[in-house]
Amino acid sequence: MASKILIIGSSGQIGTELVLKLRQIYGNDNVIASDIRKGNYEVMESGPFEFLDVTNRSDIKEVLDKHKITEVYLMVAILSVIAEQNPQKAWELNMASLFNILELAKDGIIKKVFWPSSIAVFGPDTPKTNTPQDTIIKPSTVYGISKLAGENWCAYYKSKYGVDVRSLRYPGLISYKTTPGGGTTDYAVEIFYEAIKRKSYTCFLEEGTVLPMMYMDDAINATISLMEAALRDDYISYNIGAFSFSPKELGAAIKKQIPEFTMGYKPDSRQQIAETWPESIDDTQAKKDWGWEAKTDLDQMVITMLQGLHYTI
Ligand code: AKB
Repeated sequence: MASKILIIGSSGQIGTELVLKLRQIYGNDNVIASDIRKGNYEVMESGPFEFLDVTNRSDIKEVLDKHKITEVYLMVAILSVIAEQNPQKAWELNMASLFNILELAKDGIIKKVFWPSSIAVFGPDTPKTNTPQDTIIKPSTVYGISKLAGENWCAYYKSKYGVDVRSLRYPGLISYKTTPGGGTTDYAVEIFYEAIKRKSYTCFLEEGTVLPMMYMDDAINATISLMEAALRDDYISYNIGAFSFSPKELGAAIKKQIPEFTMGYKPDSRQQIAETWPESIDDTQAKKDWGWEAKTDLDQMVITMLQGLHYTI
């Protein structure tokens, strides 16, 4: 039987591009987009869409039954910056959404689940460069705590109930189709809008703060490859890396394309979050287990972003 896929959170930064790519692969009618709010025109027009509140388990079940869904990609989360402002709400949404899906998978209603983790699971005690798959994992942010708890719950549901749940620890993701919201790595997207509109950008992180980042196409390919890979016996939330840069290095890469571009720095509370995260990621395990490889480098990403945004802003 062909897979019928539900993406929950299809109006967000990752969800938007995931829907479009999955529809290309599996056919428009086999990929159902869903969110609490409307998505972009392409997502809304190219296939089925359902309004869905992920905290309501019976509503989710109704959508699963209606479309005979077999696989769910749960792309809903309150990200690092907003989570610090409202810890309880972030904890409740990030956990309730995951529990709803894991419970429905435990009951056999969903056959396969993708749930995103993040480099935010790592904390100030974690080795900063080439951060290993298995290492000290003691997050100091609300978002990181919820992602680590989520990883542990996924591992529990897999070992105890045999739920097929798969995860990646995404780095900062850079894309132009939908803007991110509420994350610490968002500067690496905002900068492109400002570079085109004003030829200058004031960054909320210090110039030398290096973080792991990835172009969205690579993140989407990683996600789909993992879901198509042979099933492991144990649960792993895989490290995946592409490139790392500081705001200053990203500014220099943009300046190669827009010579007038200038940058300033006005670090705020987001600096403290960034300082607890790794600078680069060791993704040997993902390479070994399912052939992960990033294709887009920093300079290519900059060119693609500038070209893509020229058409949209
Ligand atoms: C954030 O900055 O909160 C996210 C993440 C790294 O998970 N982009």
